[in-house]
Amino acid sequence: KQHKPAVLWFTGLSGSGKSTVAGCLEELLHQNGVHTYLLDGDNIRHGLCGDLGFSDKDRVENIRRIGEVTKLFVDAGVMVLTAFISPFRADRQMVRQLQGEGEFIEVFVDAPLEVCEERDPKGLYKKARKGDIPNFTGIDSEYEAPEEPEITVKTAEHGVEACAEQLFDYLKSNGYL
Ligand code: GGZ
Repeated sequence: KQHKPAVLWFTGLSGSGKSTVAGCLEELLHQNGVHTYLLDGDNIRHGLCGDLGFSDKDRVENIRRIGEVTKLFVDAGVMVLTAFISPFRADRQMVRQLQGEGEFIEVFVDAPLEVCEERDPKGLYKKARKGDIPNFTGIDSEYEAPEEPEITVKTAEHGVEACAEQLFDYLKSNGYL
């Protein structure tokens, strides 16, 4: 049985768990024979977007390029997962418009700033608080939470696997799988 290709567009603060939940969901999808591709900082910000930093302007361009690449993958029939902060509503809206009807699933990875800062897996919040990383999202750069995401996962309240299962169930009940 074929799946209906789409993008699961994860958005949330640094340390909210976007990549972790996306990675876990990817495993579930693989077990069910779904061809996926995960776009994240590791394979995008070092290559295609290696010339971009974290000014508002660069973030806009980062998301624009990722949106275009996403479209190509979805057109090729792949279930795409993207894990970028994508802090600005207008940019996420622009990516949504670029994809076909029903092909953009906005996933709000909702965790309070306090929790993300407490996790601080890479020590970046600590550096940002000291002023060593300017324009850090949640500290001195805006994060605009989604107003009408297709789905919200609360990683401070539920474990990674429960969040991934919530997304898997969403895909099933909405005809993507
Ligand atoms: C936010 C930053 C910054 C600044 C470096 N602000 O937790 P991480 O490390 O692995 O994820 C963050 C990542 C954010 O890149 P994105 O491409 O997702 O951002 S955006 O969608 O806004 O374009 C963080 C690291 O890069 N990082 N400097 N100033 N995150």
